[in-house]
Amino acid sequence: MIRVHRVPFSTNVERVALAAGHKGLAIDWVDHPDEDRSAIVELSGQRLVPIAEFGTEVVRGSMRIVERIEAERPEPPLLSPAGPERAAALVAMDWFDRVWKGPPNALDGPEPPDADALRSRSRRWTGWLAALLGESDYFGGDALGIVDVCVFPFLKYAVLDPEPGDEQAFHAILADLLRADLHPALDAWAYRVDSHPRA
Ligand SMILES: N[C@@H](CCC(=O)N[C@@H](CS)C(=O)NCC(=O)O)C(=O)O
Repeated sequence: MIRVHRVPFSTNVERVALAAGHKGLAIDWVDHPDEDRSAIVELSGQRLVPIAEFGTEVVRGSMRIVERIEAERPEPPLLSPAGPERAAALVAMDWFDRVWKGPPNALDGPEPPDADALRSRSRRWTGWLAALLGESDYFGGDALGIVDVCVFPFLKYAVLDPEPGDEQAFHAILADLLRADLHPALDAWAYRVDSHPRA
């Protein structure tokens, strides 16, 4: 069984939980307090979660873990094994992590001088995502795909409130940014993906 280390309320951990839930794969979760990550640092040399142990191999990075789960348990698929659909999904995921996440991350702390520009950039980019989804049920088309798994734990704050006890400013920032405009199809998608199982 895959062992995965997590802290409470982690967006990136939820990606792994969704992917494994989709595959019917059980995870041996190891819980750590947010404020004491010494065991995570000892295991992986850094403090971010999720960290997965596949036997003796330690894998870090939520989407690398999801791709590894996909390789080990291909059915039901989250990602096309080859071709343009696979490439489009990989581009979307990298763009989401390296670009879309920029404004909420930059706003998580003292108000930066370019806060207004960050907010309007975030609104524009979320509009692009809503357009990418279009009238489809999922970013993956008719079924949950790897892009849904990648973006859901962040975009869900368009309609879902942070869980009780979750005081992370980042999640409140996401809710604020995502609720600046109306995206009914994106909202319906968030409720749809939220109904999927988590490991
Ligand atoms: N690129 C990493 C990012 C992981 C990450 O930022 N994890 C957050 C929790 S969602 C974390 O551990 N943050 C702690 C910190 O920033 O000190 C991934 O996809 O796993």
